[in-house]
Amino acid sequence: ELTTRADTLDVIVIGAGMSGLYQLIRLRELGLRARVLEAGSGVGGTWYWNRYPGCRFDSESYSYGYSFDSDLLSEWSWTEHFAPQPETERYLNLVADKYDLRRDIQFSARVKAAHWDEAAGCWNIELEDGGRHRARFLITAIGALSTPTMPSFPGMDDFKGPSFHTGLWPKEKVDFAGKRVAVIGTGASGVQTIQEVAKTAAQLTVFQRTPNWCAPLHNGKISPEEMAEIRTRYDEIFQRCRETWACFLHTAHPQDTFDATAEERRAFWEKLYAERGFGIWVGNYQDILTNRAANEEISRFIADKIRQRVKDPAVAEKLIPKNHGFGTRRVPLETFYYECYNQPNVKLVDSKATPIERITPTGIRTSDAEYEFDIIVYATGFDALRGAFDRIDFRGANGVALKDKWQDGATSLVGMLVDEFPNMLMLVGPHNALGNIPRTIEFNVEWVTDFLRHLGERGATRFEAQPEAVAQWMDHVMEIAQGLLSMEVDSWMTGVNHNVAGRQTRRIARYTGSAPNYRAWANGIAERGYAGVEIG
Ligand code: NA7
Repeated sequence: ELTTRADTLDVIVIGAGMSGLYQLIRLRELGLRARVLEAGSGVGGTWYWNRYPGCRFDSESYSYGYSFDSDLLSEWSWTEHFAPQPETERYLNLVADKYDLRRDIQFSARVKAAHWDEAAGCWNIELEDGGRHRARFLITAIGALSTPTMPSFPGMDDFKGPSFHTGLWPKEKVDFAGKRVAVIGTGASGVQTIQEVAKTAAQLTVFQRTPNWCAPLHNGKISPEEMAEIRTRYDEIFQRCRETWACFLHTAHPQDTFDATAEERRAFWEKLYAERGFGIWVGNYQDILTNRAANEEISRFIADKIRQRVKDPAVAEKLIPKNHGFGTRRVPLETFYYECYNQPNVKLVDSKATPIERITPTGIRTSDAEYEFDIIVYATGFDALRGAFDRIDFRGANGVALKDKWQDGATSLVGMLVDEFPNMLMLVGPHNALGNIPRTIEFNVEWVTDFLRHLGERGATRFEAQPEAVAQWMDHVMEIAQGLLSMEVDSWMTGVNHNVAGRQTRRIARYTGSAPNYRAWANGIAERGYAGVEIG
């Protein structure tokens, strides 16, 4: 049992990333006494932990920043179309300074347990260091991809050199110059790391288990003049993000693949391939992720690009996915990624054909070879969406454990509430419209803020999602994912992570309908007086 302190806060927010920071600003406006508990020593969440070389946005910078503060929009200049991590971390620190947020944030405070106390109508929070807090409401702002996962190769502790997970990168600069480096994993993080490390490493060996379909980012600097011009278009930019499928500047072409002639398709795809950002993925013909023949067609187009860019045909074939179509997993955006494999210092190992058997004191042993390394980088991903919840012992009404409740997959009401978990709200919970995530973060924070205001006005002290409402939303979540080719593929989006027990079966982890549709659902609940939520 958690003992409690006499002073009870109105709200505890777990996490000081993009969602936690904005939520704190809004809670203060409501006049609520709030505290943010943050595991890291600084603000930024994703942009605090992911310091690996080459880490950057794949969303256009000016579509990614906060939209709620026009002064901030005038004040802040993005220097690149896709800002690198240090810039984003600086940006989020500026926001924390501007709103004097740190006085309500407790750093190096990793939450261990959060138990609902029905009699007191409060959440009791316990930190890893034994610290305790108590609050009427609990808001989780713990991120979607925030629990790094490591493989379980034998001998991992024996390696004598430094090794790092991309999502737990140290603050000190890691120098790769002249070093023999291994990168394990070729998801979005691995691709960004590889193309950067390849510039200086004496030798870079990439261990690829499953190739991904990557496409060019086409990053570039933003001059002060261009930034001034972008600033005049902020209203239009954010309006566009509100209207598009996944809150990006890009959105699906309103035509099916085979409605265009072969020449038209080719011209359109060449144009998309030459354009900045996610257009080739989310700005493509509307049926590429649902129509198998259409998907095969675009996959062939991208495969040919890889063949053109990689000189050694055998290496090119290894880099072309064979078991999933283009866009059915997250498309890593890249800058000369494929060309890296033309460099004499870069080697690709197919770790499906020749699996890693163990990590040795001096490197990696595969089924057919022994490699020596100075540094090993694990770009092995995250326990997406549920991992951050599993790390905390959440207990709801009658002591029910969230981990048990979610044994066969997370359940929620619009990704923000869970039945049996009274007075708890989730900002980047499961079944959210992810995509260009800050846009959904702002929406969710505003929804939560309106809801708390509503509770205050009603003098309510307790709320809980009704199981029927959760079931209805979950039916919608499942139904809308039907027919998506991505549902036939293992990825963090389908909740599969082979490094985590209990994550071997595909089950939709995010909301796959459109963001406008997601917002309509959530707004509908509010407009009907928070229908589906029991308020007392
Ligand atoms: P991802 O996309 O989950 O990628 C993880 C990569 O690591 C992927 O290539 C995995 O191969 C590989 N991996 C994981 N475990 C192993 C083992 N045991 N052996 C070999 N290879 C392994 O994570 P990212 O960090 O790149 O990106 C996550 C998201 O963050 C991304 O989508 C962005 O939206 C931001 P696999 O494919 O499982 O065969």
